[in-house]
Amino acid sequence: MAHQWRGIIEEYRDRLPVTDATPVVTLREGGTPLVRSERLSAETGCEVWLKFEGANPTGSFKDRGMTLAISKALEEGSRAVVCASTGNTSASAAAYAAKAGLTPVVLLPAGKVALGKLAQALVHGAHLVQVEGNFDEALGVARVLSERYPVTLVNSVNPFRLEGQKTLAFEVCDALGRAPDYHLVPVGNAGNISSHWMGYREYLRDGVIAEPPRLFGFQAAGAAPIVRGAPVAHPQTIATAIRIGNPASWEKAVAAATESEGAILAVTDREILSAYRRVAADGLFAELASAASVAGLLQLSAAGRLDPGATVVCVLTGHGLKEPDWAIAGAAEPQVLPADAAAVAAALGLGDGA
Ligand code: AN7
Repeated sequence: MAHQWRGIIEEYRDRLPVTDATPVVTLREGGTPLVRSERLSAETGCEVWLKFEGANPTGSFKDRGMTLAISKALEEGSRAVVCASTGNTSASAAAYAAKAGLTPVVLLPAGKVALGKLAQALVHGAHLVQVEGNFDEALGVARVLSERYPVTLVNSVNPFRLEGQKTLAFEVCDALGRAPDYHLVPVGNAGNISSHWMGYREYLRDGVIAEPPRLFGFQAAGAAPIVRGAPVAHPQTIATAIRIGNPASWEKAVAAATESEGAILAVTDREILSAYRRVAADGLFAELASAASVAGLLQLSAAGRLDPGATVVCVLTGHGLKEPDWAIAGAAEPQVLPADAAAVAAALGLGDGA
């Protein structure tokens, strides 16, 4: 059989908490494209690379953590898993639970989840509950369920999630042959940035890289508790994936930014939408929340905070197909024409033809 990427557990087995007794539940996640952006590089004077996590099996980075969390849940004899989610975690949990034969229970904040993510949870057979409250309240319910009932919590407070997600940092370093100078990532519940710092620190400790990158995390301005230094009771942003007011990995994210000499900053919804279109113009369809990293790149660049020629990685955390309404809303209505080549050519201004 031709070589195929084996999924993050097999590719990085010696760096993950698995043994021969661990039943590996994988959809061959990870191994995602790291794509150089010529336009963003030219505009910023940096070497800009986009890590497209939308290419994971369920369309987001969550799969890296979920393969490990579900494998460990199975190893420990769990029968059911629970998560609260702004959408991507539930899509991933439902898919991996289906693969493992576990029952997925998904708690969604009422009315604020992208349609594609809802469809994913449903098609994989999740028990779906809409909680009358926001993400933070739904996570509170999920935590209590896992403490008092026989269900395993697979939100990123489950330590196996971060262990799996740290592999993104490994892949970036393996692809570049070094660490980038800057690593930019959206921040919601703050698990991802924490996990990436774990990965870079591990490669630094083992001498795989000589220098770590500076980590910058970007929250949406209306959902920026870490930037404000206080929880946000009613977070608001068009980037529903990161509409989170009290991140579970708050301290870890601050440590990642501080220790790496980076920062946690805010980008406005306007900046996010603009970056979303910039990324699409580069051929990558990322979801709004993902574009926070590129919005952050443009903000740092405009402020003169990036060293010229530096290597920058922006993580595009999820696929744009999950929320197609945003792409369609920003576009013109298609022209309706007869099924006639001359009429279509005339409308397109292609000239007289042969
Ligand atoms: C596309 O699915 O919290 O800072 O419940 O879906 O690690 O939380 C999703 C988060 C960024 C933020 N980009 O990552 C969930 C959920 C996308 C996301 C984030 C999320 P974290």
